[in-house]
This record gives sequence, structure tokens and C-alpha cells, in this order.
Amino acid sequence: MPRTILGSDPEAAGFIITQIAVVRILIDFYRQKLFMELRKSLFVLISSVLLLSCTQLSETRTLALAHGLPTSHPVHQGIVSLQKSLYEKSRGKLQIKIYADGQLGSERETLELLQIGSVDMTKVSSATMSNFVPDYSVLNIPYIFRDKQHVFRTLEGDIGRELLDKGADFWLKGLCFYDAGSRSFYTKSKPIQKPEDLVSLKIRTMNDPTAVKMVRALGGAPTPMSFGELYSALQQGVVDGAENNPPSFVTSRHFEICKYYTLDEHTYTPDILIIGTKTWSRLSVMEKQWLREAAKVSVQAQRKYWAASVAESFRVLKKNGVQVYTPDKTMFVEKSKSVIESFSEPSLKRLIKRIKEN
Ligand code: EAX
Repeated sequence: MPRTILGSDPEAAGFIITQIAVVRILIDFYRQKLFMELRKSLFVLISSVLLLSCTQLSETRTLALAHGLPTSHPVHQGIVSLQKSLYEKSRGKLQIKIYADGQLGSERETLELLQIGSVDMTKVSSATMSNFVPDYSVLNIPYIFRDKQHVFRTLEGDIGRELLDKGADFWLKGLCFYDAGSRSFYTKSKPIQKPEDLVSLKIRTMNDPTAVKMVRALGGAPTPMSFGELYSALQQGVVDGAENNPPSFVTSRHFEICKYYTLDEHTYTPDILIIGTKTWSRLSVMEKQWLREAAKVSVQAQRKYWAASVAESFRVLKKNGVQVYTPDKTMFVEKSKSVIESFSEPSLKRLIKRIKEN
């Protein structure tokens, strides 16, 4: 009699049922496994998408900016306002890390680091810059500017723009100028009331041929060296004096050694914010725009810091017993005329003419 396995043989039926159960469990297991696998892949997919977008969101670029001034200096404060403004404009995507006080080297060394792309940005005096981009030397000619308004007008107009752009030919693109006021002599052992008082005095100059020529024309013995070396050079008598604007004289604490300051205001040598073209070319269009806008903001802020710092500098000088002289400038103007006359290169002569007529 035919019989169903189930009906006729309870043992066999039990075996089959067990087998079916096992198969079901196995199917369930594999289903679950498949589901898990799917879940896993989905998880991986979602997290990679999230991760990717987060990376994009948090992708920041930090530019290293090195300069030689102390952090109490108004030009440093201007750079801090650049840093803040850039952070705000880019919502933290483009940032600046500042290395002040010559931590990464002298102005000259820092410019070389920019050229090879090891440092991204710097702020130097246009005097130092003239060693790399010759056109800048005209800004350091004694008495080429009549007053600060003349300086601002020149630097804000075509001449300033052309100079900033010119740097790119030498891997040093200028972004903006900062106010560095006017420079005057300070000395250790005697006041300078007329150019003759400079005779036989060793005067530190910036590493700039025009500054060297000027001190020589006025009768002093020029001794070029970097700003960072100057305090101990004054202290040890390597030089008898130097020349600079009031905030630099004060924040460097050179006034602790030099007690005579003569406001002959021979030059209005400005400071320049520079970015290496190696770095500039790597920035996106947006990043370039943020940086340009932040530079503009910092120029206005820096002028205010500068004015406040000049006023404060004279208070500090007075409190510390520094004698400040206001000499008859015409003697200095006359004696330093040979500097401007020494410029014979036609393009520089044209530039000088344009500045004077500005
Ligand atoms: O660039 O070297 C100097 O005297 C400069 O005034 C200063 O470092 C700013």
C-alpha cells in the first residue's frame, strides 16, 4: 500500500520535518546574511558619501606667513586683521598661520623661501623687496614723497598696482601695501641735528643699495644688516645708530640704547604684503578672491593701528627720556639729492617722474 512517508513512518516523517526546518533555517540564515551584506554595503556607501562631503566641508588650507616684526608692532596687528578677515570670508576654509619676529629668517631669506614655495606669504619692507624687484627701489629714494597723502595716492593708484603686479615676474606677487610711516635717524651717543653730525657714525641700514647710498650721501658710514640683528649690534657698539619709523624704534626697544631721535623723515618706505607665485597659482579662483578682499580690509585696519601706534610711540619715548629733535629738513634734502640723481636706468627714471607728478 502506498504510503506517505509522513503517514506511514513517524520516524521518517520526523527526519524530513527536521530537514525542512534545517533548510528553512539555512534559507533564513542566508537571507539574513544577504540582508546584512546589503546593509553593510549600504552603510559603507552612505558613510563614504558622508565622509566625502565632510572632508570637502572641512577641507582647509593654511598659508604660512612669516615676517620680521615683533607682535606688538602695528604692521603685525594689520596682518592679524588680514588673518581674521580671511577666516571670516572663507568660513575657515582658507587660513593664515603667522610666524612673527623673524622666526623663519630675515626679510631677504624669507623672500627666497617664498620664491621656492617653502613659505607662502610674507610682509617685507619695499627696501628689501628692491633687491628682488628693482622697480621698488624708487620708493626708497630720500624725499621722493612730499607727504603721507602723496604716498597713499601713489600706492593706491596705477603705480602701486603696477609695482605689486611686477613682483610676479620674480615669483613674488604683491597683494597690498601697509603704512610704514616715515623713517628718521636715532643714535646712541650724540644727537643728529644736521647731516654733518652723521660724519664718521656707523649707521645701520636695511639691506638695500638705495638706503646705503643715502647714508653715505649724508656723511655717515652705512652698515647694512637685518632688523633682527640690530638690537645687539647697537648694544655692542657694532653700529652707532640706525633709522626707522617711531613704532619700529619703540617696539624693537632700540630706544633703550639710543636716546636721540631726529625727525628728518628722509623716506616713506612702505611695507608690502607678498604671496609667492608658487602658492598663488595653487589657489582656486574663490580663494584668490577671499585673499584679495581680506587684504583690502587689512589695509584700512592697519592704517588705524599705525596712527594709534605713532602717538603711543612718542609717549613711550618721552617717558623713557629719549630726546626728540625736529631739524631743518632742507639740509637733509639738499645733501641726499645725489641719490635720486644716481638713478640712470630709463624705466626707473620714468617711474620717478610719474611719482613726482602724481
Ligand atoms: O620691514 O628692517 C627694517 O628696518 C624694516 O623697517 C622693518 O623690518 C620692516
